[in-house]
Amino acid sequence: MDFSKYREDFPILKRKISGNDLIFFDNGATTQKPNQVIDAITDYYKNYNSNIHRSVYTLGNESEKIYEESKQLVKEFIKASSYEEIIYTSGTTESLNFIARILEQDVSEGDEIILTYMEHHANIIPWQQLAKRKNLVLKYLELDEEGRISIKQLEEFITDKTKIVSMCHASNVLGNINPVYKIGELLKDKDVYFVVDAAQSVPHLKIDVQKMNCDFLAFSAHKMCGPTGIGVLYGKKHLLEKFDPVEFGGGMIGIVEETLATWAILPDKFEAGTPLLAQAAGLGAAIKYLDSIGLENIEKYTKELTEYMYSELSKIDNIEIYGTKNIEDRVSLITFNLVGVHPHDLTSFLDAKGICIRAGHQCTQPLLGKLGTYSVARASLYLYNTKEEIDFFIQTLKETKEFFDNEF
Ligand code: 7TS
Repeated sequence: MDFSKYREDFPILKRKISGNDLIFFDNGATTQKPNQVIDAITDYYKNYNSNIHRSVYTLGNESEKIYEESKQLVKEFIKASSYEEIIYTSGTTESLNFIARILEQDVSEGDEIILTYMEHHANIIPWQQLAKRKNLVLKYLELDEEGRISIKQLEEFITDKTKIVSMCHASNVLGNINPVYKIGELLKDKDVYFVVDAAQSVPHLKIDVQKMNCDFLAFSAHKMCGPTGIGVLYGKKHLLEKFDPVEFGGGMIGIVEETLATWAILPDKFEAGTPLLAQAAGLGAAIKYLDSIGLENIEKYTKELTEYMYSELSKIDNIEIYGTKNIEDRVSLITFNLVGVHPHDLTSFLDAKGICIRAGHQCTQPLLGKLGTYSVARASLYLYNTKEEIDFFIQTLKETKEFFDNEF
């Protein structure tokens, strides 16, 4: 399949940085936006802008239809069983914070939460804060030398005090894909909430929340060609029905009296205030765009690129590459360190050639502690990247290394 034609859809790829073509290898942080998404947002503001739920006029009804269509697309995209299970938030971070506050309603002192050492801070701190408020215990699953968790250790960790298991589907540093479908199966008969942070997997892997048997799932639109400012909180319907909302205001109520209020039905119950209207139009367009190419095709193409980049990086002397060596078990990102070159220096050298990669702790300080470092470099790929870009990146990397090897 020829992916080069899709580059035309992304206007930003025509940009020059310091006279060089832009090479965007920071897709794990956020992806670029195709015209289809940019146009959907502009079209919404130009032709449909109006608040929903409370507008009894044509424009408001049209706006509401766009919002509902967007949710329908999300429902199908992750194979949820009903539209009512899709809540819009500002992103993965807000979704995970919401989930922690929702589950606060069903935990008591001494209960245990199981996380892994590869979590993004967004899937650590909300649980730490919950643990502090409710006197809960946090347990972290260890990683092996390739950054893999062990289902056996998870089984050993689970006690009758375990209340929540929360983990990423794919790590934003290691790239490792966790066996969440197997874990969902394992937790099926247990009285444990299973929470999945799908921020890094949704852009790459087909998700089936029913097969995964997760109770909650979180992701952001901006990492899958959609706009910033919108993300998804998926929750099983019976749970969203059971728990009280965690944010309050307009749009989420049934009846309000001076001293009490009742809640709207799902999904409005969890969406206080004016919904994310233009963002929803953009997210809907992003899903249509990815569907038009086919997520399996994107995965196949980006995997080929990742395999190529991995093998080229491996040929460089004194390079440390983190995560699993098995490309099949990775999403398309590679995190590494060149011995003797600080990731920030490397990033600046690459930037001078128009190449964007990420350097630093990647919001995973506990993981970096385990890896024995405090800063790493990460190149992450998506559907518009090319083999030629990787060649240029590798060449620039080698030149940078040579410069530092000679300098010090
Ligand atoms: N979880 C994972 C696994 C992530 O990779 C990220 C963002 C988040 C949660 C938070 O997502 P947000 O959209 O709410 O910010 N990861 C990164 C990254 O790796 N570089 O920049 C953001």
